[in-house]
Amino acid sequence: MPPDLWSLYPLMLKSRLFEEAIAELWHDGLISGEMHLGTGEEAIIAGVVAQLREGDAMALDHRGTAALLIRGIDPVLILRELLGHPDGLCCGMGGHMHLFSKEHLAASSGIVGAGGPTAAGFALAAQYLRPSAIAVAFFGEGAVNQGMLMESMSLSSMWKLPVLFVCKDDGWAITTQSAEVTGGDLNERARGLGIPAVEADGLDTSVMWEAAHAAIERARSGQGPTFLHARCVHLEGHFLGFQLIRIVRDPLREMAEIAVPLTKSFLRLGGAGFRERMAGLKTVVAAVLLTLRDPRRDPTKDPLPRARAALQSDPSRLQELEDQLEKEISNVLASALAEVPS
Ligand SMILES: Cc1ncc(C[n+]2csc(CCOP(=O)(O)OP(=O)(O)O)c2C)c(N)n1
Repeated sequence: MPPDLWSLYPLMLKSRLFEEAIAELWHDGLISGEMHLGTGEEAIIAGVVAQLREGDAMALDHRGTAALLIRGIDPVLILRELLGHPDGLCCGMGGHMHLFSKEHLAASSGIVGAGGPTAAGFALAAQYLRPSAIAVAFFGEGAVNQGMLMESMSLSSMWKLPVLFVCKDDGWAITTQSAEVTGGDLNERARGLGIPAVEADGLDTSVMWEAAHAAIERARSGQGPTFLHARCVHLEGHFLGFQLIRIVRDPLREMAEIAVPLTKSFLRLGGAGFRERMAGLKTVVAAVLLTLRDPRRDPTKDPLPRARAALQSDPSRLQELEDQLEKEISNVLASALAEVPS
């Protein structure tokens, strides 16, 4: 059975519209704290989550909102949670990094790499309680340098646990380029633990669906875990308001803001010597120049237009679908913002 873009694209678009609504609420100050969106990851999340069945579990990272939405969790409950209301998904106590649904066997964590042990635990339970059910762990490539993720991949391999380890690789861990702190090749690392590794284009949801399909079948039939490596781009950078993204979008304005404090600290009396200061300045300038060549400036790195282009053959059906989703998300927003009668 091939992937059906008419069912995957709506999941991606719904997730994008939902996260754009979240971004607006955050910019308006109605959601507080850091906000990590998954915009740019939709092809990966939709391609995998669309294939889960009842009894399957998900262990999510700090960008878990899209996966929960696509899994079918009530978006009003998610939004109420992010707004900090007691009637939110986790009583308003978790926020976007600690979302749980017992009913959907889904748990997220802001602790990088924690999805590994959680998914392995879900999968071990499935071996006893829900034969042929599987667990999925979603994490960034930064998490692959966390011991607990490596340990859970190793045990999953030895115990043939039904897990799909999905690495959403955007190349960055906050402001650190992962390539600079990661030894060897991630796929080879997984293979070294006895886990087959599959490279898939994280910008193409059909490709992701196919890769996930084979890995899920393998897990359901008792053959053990698969490591799925998919590259993507985080369109908003690490979190909303991320300074490197602000530089990408408006370099002149942002550089002007940075230039004054940078010059002041460079000229300050006392402290580090000239050479050390020059080296620091060079590092900052190199980071900014790198950002100006950032893939986040490249519109072809957005998975949504790519999926949409494949559906242009039926423009009226596409338009109807998009109108309907926009209406749906604006209704969700209205319900989430409505005061609940006490
Ligand atoms: C154990 C742990 N160490 C450090 C952090 C701080 N931290 C939050 S997100 C992040 C970067 C994670 O990068 P990656 O796993 O690639 O995910 P991405 O944010 O790129 O999606 C770090 C280091 C944390 N939350 N948990």
